[in-house]
Amino acid sequence: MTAYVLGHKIPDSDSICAALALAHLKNAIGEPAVAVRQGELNPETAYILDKFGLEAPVLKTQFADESVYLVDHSDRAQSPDDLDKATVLGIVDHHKLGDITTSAPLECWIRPVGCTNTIIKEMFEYYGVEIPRNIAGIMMSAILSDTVIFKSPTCTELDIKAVKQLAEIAGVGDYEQFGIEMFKVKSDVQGTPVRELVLRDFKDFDMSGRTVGIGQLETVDLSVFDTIKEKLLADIETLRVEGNRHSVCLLLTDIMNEGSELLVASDAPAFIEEAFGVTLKDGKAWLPGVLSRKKQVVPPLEKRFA
Ligand SMILES: [Mn+2]
Repeated sequence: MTAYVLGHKIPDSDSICAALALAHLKNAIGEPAVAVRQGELNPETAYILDKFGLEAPVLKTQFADESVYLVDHSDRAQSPDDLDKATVLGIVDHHKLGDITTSAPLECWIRPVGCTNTIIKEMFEYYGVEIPRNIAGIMMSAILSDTVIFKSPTCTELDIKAVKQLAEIAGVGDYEQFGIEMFKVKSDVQGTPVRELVLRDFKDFDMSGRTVGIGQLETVDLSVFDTIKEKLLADIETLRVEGNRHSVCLLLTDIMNEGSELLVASDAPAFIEEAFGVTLKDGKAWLPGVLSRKKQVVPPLEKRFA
């Protein structure tokens, strides 16, 4: 039986590239697998797949009576709605352990590294499977994306080592320059509808029974948001009400100056202020050094909501 390999809802580059890479590895070891996606590709991921000549996984959101491998998440909030009706064969992830449970033993590769693709690279080595040039290219790209070209506090030596080796296989000479080009694509927000930007990299978190949505937009130049910041603020408030969320936070991350502007819509903004030790001004605050949602934004919020 063919297993489906899928990343989280509103997939980012890691979720898409990890699904493709793991499906390739599974097939290579005689376990039929197909990569699928739970949502639309973002422009960065489209750029990566185009660059290395790979087709996007097909869209699939229902998995009743199917077998699945989950990559880049282990939270029900980020999984397919009917996951309970599917068999989870395995999880490959680098986030905090989520709330997915299974009724049968599963294969689990969860490590505190900067990117799921770093773990998948180790899996290729474990099974002694050669990584094809184009797969190596997308794996390298995903690691550069997730680690913000090694600047994120989530980045480990293993991630850097993986990028160097994958770049060599993929025939990419200057991987840092490649990473900057990739982030320039990510920074291009001109003409994109505000809601699309808010949801481009958006995740809902269950924080002690309250839903908190956190979006992040990474850019090489924060000034691209100058003319739309007020619209972004208005839209996250609409999104908060629509989704019955306690709070919605949007991080506008400046990867060159290494920090994020936090935009907040909340029932109780004091929760957010206390979590980060800041005072919001018109729903905004600068968070110096904050690049990682996973390591620097979710934990303090969860602590405050506990
Ligand atoms: Mn990831």
